[in-house]
Order: sequence, then structure tokens, then C-alpha cells
Amino acid sequence: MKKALITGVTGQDGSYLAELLLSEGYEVYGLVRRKSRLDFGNLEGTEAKEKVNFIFGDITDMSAMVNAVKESDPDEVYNLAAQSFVAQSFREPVASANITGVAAANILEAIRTVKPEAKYYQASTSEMFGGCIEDQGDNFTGYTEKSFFHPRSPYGVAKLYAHWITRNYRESYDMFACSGILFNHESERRGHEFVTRKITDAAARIHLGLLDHLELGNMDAKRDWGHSKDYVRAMWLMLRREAPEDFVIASGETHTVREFVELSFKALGTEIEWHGSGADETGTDKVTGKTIVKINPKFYRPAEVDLLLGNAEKAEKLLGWKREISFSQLVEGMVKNDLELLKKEAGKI
Ligand code: NAP
Ligand code: G4F
Repeated sequence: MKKALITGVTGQDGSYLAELLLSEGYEVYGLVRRKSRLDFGNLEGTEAKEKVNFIFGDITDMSAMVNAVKESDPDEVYNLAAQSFVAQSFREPVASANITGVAAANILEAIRTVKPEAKYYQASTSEMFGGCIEDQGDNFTGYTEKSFFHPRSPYGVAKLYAHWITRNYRESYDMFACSGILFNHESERRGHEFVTRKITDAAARIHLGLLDHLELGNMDAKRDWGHSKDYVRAMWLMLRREAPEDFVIASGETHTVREFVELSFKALGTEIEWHGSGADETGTDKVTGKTIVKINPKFYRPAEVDLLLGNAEKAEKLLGWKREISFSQLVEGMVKNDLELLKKEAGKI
């Protein structure tokens, strides 16, 4: 039986990855940080929660990571823990650097000293490409493993450190250490602060008469969105290989935040009409004329990543990876899930 250690097991990806590895017959260990109120995040209420072996520790603490590797004796380590919210990284750049960046070295060093033959996966991100679109020329077909990096947030800068230290351990110590450069991926388990979940939750609330309108920042930003379930499969496939290599994982499509809003409301039978531009733009319900979307500049970022588009050709060819859930299925699934959750909640009152 293979053994895997997952940091960030309570998060969106960690919970899906734990379920996948359990279904593949792994013994799964999950790192959980101590909180004043014990909770297992996205694993709460799942069968996986009963099967995962939890180890308490914080990735910023080297000794905790040494203990975690000793206790789990893993064949594979997936480092998914991070302060993963880009907007928050502008408000806490140093904590983000320590958790999202430097802590990767704690884990790599723990593996190197305790179990150097364990395979290591680092959760790298398309946010590292950031503003590098200008370097890509006119016929841009998406960022690849060979594209330049130009992070535009403290989060992106921290992730770049983790990405390069992973590569450095691979080159220096001949360790199986690799990174998946994953583009945005969402799901019914996505945190409510991210734009997709904020939109699907608000659309469902407005539909049920529980919210007046949705407030957003930059609706022109474009993202390459996929489903987390498809993306955790790619992580696992990367560690199935004989030799470590980095892979871009993406859908190959890009959509604006505005399109995500339109599709979310459409899934509930509401068509939106847009009026004005910039901070004065509003979205109204085409039938009732009621304003349901407004801009609030407080959601603008000090520096924005305008466009993300990935090219996952290498992963498709070498890993045999392909996404199974389309953009429209993703949006509709998230909206439906939020609607059901809210109806259930209302039933309790
Ligand atoms: P997420 O839902 O925010 O999960 C983050 C996880 O990290 C949570 O389990 C959290 O625990 C844990 N964590 C945070 N700080 C920690 C610390 N100091 N010590 C131990 N655990 C800590 O993120 P996600 O969307 O699943 O993403 C997983 C990873 O992929 C992250 O590294 C993210 O940056 C990266 N990534 C995500 C995407 C995406 O679009 N989702 C794209 C590219 C890369 P608590 O439950 O205690 O908060
Ligand atoms: O959903 P977001 O907060 O995700 P972002 O910044 O793209 O980061 C996510 O994807 C990265 C991969 O590229 C991950 F590494 C990272 O961990 C995270 O999972 O914002 C998406 C876009 C941004 O351009 C933002 O400015 O939506 C725009 N936006 C517009 N209004 C908003 C809002 N974002 C949020 N969170 N809230 C708004 O009201």
C-alpha cells in the first residue's frame, strides 16, 4: 500500500486529492494546522475524513515537517498548503511569503533528511506568469512550461520561490521534486472569497430573494478556469512518472469575470443587460430592470493579472491528462450546488 502525505488537506484541492488517493488504495496522511476550534474544512461530512490519518502541524515550522515526514513515512508528498488568496497577499505580504513560499523549503529539507526517495509535488500556479503577456507576441496560444515569469502579487512572488526551490532540490540532490503549474480551478468546494464562488453564491441568493445585488471589482480580467477534480488527477499523474518534470495544467480557454457572471445568472433563468463602463458599470435583470450587479472599487487590486490562458499540450501528451468537466458544466454545477445549500439552510430556519 502506497503512503501519501498531503499538506493543505482541508482545502479545496487537498480534499479532492485525498478522495482520489484513497480510491486508488493509498494510505493517506493529511497535515492540519491547529486552530482554536477544531475543524477539517472541506473534509467535514465526507467519508474520506474517517480514513485520513491527521497529523497536526504548520508548514512554516521545520520541526513539524520533519515530524510529519517521520510519522507518515510517505512514498509521495503533495504540498498544497498555502495562503492562497491573491488579494489577501497584498494585505499580508510577509506571512504570504513565509507560508506560500519559504515553507516549501521546510518540506523539501524534511524529505531530504528523513526520506530522500519520497516523491514531491509542489502546487505552482499560473499567477507566476502574471503580467508577462507582453513578452508573448501577437499569436499567443497560452503559457507553457517554457514561458517567462512575471508575478504581479506577493502571492505570485512567493509561489515563484517555492517553484524554484523545488527545481533546485531536484537539480542539487537528484530528488524526485516537480511542480504542476496549475491555472485557476474551482468547484463546489471553492472558498467564498474567490470570484467564482462569490458569484455563484450571490446569484443563488439573489434568485431566492436573500440578497439585493452582487458587488465586484475588475470584471474585464480573463481567467482559464477548470474543475479542481480534473486538476488533482493531474497532480497524481505527475508523480506516477519515472522522472520528475514540471507541467502546465489548463483548460486552454479563457473567459472574463463578466462572462462568468452572465453564465451563472443564466443557469437560474436570468439574462443580464450591461450599462455604463468602468466603476460605473451595472448589470440589470433584462426582464425586471432591477440592478443586480454593481462595481465596488474596493475589490480592485494594486496590480492586476489581466489575462491567463494556459497550454497543457505537454501534459496531454506525456501524462495522458485531459479535462473532463467543461467551463459551462463547472459554472452550472457550482450554481446548482449553492442553490441547494441555501435552500437546505432556509429549511432549517
Ligand atoms: P485552499 O482551498 O485555500 O487550501 C489551502 C490549504 O492550505 C488549507 O487546507 C489550509 O488550511 C492550508 N494552510 C494554509 N496555511 C497553512 C499553514 N501555515 N500550515 C498548514 N496548512 C496551511 O487552496 P486550493 O484552492 O485548494 O489550492 C491548493 C494549492 O494549489 C495552494 O497551494 C494554491 O496556492 C495552489 N493553486 C491553486 C489554484 C486554484 O485555482 N485553486 C491554482 C494554482 C495553484 P486551513 O483549512 O487551516 O485554512
Ligand atoms: O478568484 P480570484 O480571487 O482568483 P485569482 O486571483 O486568479 O487567484 C486564484 O487563481 C490562481 C491561479 O492563477 C491561484 F494560484 C490562486 O491561489 C487563486 O486560486 O480572482 C480572479 C479575478 C481577478 O482578476 C480579480 O481581480 O477576478 C477578479 N475579481 C473581480 N471582482 C475579483 C472580484 N476577485 C475576487 N476574489 N473578488 C471580487 O469581488
